[in-house]
Amino acid sequence: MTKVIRNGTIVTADRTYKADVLVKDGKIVAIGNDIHGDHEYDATGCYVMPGGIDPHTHLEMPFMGTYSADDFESGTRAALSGGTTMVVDFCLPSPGQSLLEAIQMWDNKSGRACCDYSFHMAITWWGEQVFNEMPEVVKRGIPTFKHFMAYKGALMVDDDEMFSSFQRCAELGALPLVHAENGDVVAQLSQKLLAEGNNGPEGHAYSRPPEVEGEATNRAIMIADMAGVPLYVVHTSCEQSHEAIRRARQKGMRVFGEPLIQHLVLDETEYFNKDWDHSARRVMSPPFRNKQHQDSLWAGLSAGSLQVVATDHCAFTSEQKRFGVGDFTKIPNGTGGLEDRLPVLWTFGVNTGRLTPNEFVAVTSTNIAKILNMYPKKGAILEGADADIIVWDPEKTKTISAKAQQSVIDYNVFEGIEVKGLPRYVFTRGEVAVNDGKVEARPGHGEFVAREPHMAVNKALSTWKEVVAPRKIERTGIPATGV
Ligand code: DUC
Ligand code: ZN
Ligand code: ZN
Ligand code: ZN
Repeated sequence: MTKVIRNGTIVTADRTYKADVLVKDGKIVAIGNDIHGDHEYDATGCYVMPGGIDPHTHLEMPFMGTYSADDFESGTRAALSGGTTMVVDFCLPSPGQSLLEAIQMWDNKSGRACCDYSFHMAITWWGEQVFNEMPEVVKRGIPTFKHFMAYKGALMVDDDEMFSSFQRCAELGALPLVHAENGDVVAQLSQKLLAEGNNGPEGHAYSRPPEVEGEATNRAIMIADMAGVPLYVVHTSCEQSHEAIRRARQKGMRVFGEPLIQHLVLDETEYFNKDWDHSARRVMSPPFRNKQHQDSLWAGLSAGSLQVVATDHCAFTSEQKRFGVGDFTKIPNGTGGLEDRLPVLWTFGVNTGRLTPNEFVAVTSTNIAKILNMYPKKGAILEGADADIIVWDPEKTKTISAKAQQSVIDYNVFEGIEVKGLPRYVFTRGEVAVNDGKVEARPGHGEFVAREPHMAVNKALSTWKEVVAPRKIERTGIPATGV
């Protein structure tokens, strides 16, 4: 049984051309003119693009005393409905827990995924066991390790632990990721704000100024350089962090930055809304920033100093958010976005001229597949690639509303935004998940995507060689005693 996507314009990260796409057994098997097959899908007036990949989600994750509300079923259905055909979710061991045991938990949770998925492993604690288990984690197809520089007293690792883990990543050809915020400063600012009676959601933003992110990003970059390992900075939200990444890349360092769709279009005024619920629903880390920071992120995407757009999808219901009434530090951190990332980025990026359609594909799919080492299985319209495909109608519009969303939560941070550009069809490994706009995602269809390690290094600084292999100086005339 074959499927053919006919009469569309194929848009990849580097090409735009008219052709039909033939799909068989979950793969793209031919691209050419006037192809026919058992089932034909009309893409007239549409772009045919690689399905979106979200490199950063938290599905059914235990966090801040609760669980994020979307599980692998509702989360991946939401993803597919908006053109995202793969998610990379964070496997999060509780501090002290075996990494392999955590993988088992994530395997169990992901059984009802509607689209393909992969995992990152979080390093939430450090010790001999973690060091010893890391090679097995890589062997199981998870060559990316996330480090929280914030959430002091919970998930945070200190510089000593981070440097040790980064060196281990370098040995294994694994890529470290960082949540870059200075957790010590955040903790102190939070206490001060609470003591002064500033306990509303706006306190969350005040406790995490751009400087805490810029400092941590810069620190992580320098530590990665000393460990000789590339670095991926998740949820880059501000100019200070972007600046550190830009500077590192100019020196030839392999450092990647990941803005979120939320930070690109929503700003800090959300935290000053009179309605407590409105503001609390938008509490995430890092918080939304002002327009200058947004401009910086957009510029980074078109200049190439920032490479990918993610969501950090970590959805909590209004009821869960209310755990933090009277103390903003108890508001579960996180927002949704899985189903809206592509339409919102298209509307605010492509329709405004800030991104070309090819750049859109690069930052939502192809760059991610390359950085996370699953290209061209994912992120490509090529013969032999997985048939994860979106047929994108640039004229289709809708107004975003929680009433019509797939996510299980009771609100949407993009509520009321009108988007122009939506999927007509979405294919997940050849199966139709969105059919003429209608969501037909099938729980259990999704498969785990194992990824290989990279063996890339980061050694651009001229000092690097001596940090790794210091010279020993043969000295003469050493004083008999030191004082
Ligand atoms: N930030 C969030 O807002 N939620 C999940 C974890 C994170 O780092
Ligand atoms: Zn058939
Ligand atoms: Zn984070
Ligand atoms: Zn996250």
